[in-house]
Amino acid sequence: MKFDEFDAQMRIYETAHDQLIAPDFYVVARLDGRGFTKLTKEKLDLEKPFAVEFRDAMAITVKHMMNCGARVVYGYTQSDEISLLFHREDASFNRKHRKLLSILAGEASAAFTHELKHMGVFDCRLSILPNEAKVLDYFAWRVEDAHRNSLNAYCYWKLREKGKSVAEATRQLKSLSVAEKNELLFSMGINYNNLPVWQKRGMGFYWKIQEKVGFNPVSRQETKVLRKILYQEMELPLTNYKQLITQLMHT
Ligand SMILES: Nc1nc2c(ncn2[C@@H]2O[C@H](COP(=O)(O)OP(=O)(O)OP(=O)(O)O)[C@@H](O)[C@H]2O)c(=O)[nH]1
Ligand SMILES: [Mg+2]
Repeated sequence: MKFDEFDAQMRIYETAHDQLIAPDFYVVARLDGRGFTKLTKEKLDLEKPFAVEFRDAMAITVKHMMNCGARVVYGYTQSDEISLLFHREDASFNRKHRKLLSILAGEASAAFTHELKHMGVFDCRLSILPNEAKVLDYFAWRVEDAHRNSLNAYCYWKLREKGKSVAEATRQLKSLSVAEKNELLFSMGINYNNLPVWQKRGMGFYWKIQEKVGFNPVSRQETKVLRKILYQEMELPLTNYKQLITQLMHT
């Protein structure tokens, strides 16, 4: 058999399960750190529960993901996960589902590892959303998850500081309501409401047009140029979050 024929025959096995994402659907990719409980608590032994070093490595990974070929209009990170909202008309990798998954997981793992100098691997899944309302629901869902994660993380570490074992702290947390968790923290000197917004709601990333003032040495006049910058929002709004995302979907 000629090689060309053999090649075509074998490629069928590689491509037979390729799926395309239909046009007009919104795509959100979610990358999640693999085994990051072990990475953060055992290998890195980070300052608990929110380490700036870890936060910054996640932020740099999001920025990398928003600059690696596809048209990402909004990036969001909380805990060990990253969500990327693609422009509705983005056609990167011909909207091939498997190609997107593998490229995104590879890019995120490489960027994070490079930044932290410690191996960090991300998995990736895609939500294929039928309309704008579902995109808004998606991000409301992840912010709610961030809120729960941060409340649990603070309670967990406070209980551990008080001498509880991993199993005891985990068990006690399971039996508490949200209000009780807030009370527990308050009794140990932490007012949850006063914690930094990025810890409670995560961080958002989006493109902004900014005016830059320069100086033209020939005409000796001030010049103004518009440039696109990747903005990092550390204080995501509570009430106008949906408006922000709606606006970004239409950019
Ligand atoms: N110390 C510390 N830990 C963090 C921070 N952000 C996330 N984590 C930890 O990362 C883990 C994320 O949870 P999961 O994604 O459910 O757990 P995982 O171990 O990554 O498991 P898989 O995702 O299923 O592989 C939790 O254990 C968090 O406590 C941080 O800023 N500081
Ligand atoms: Mg994880």
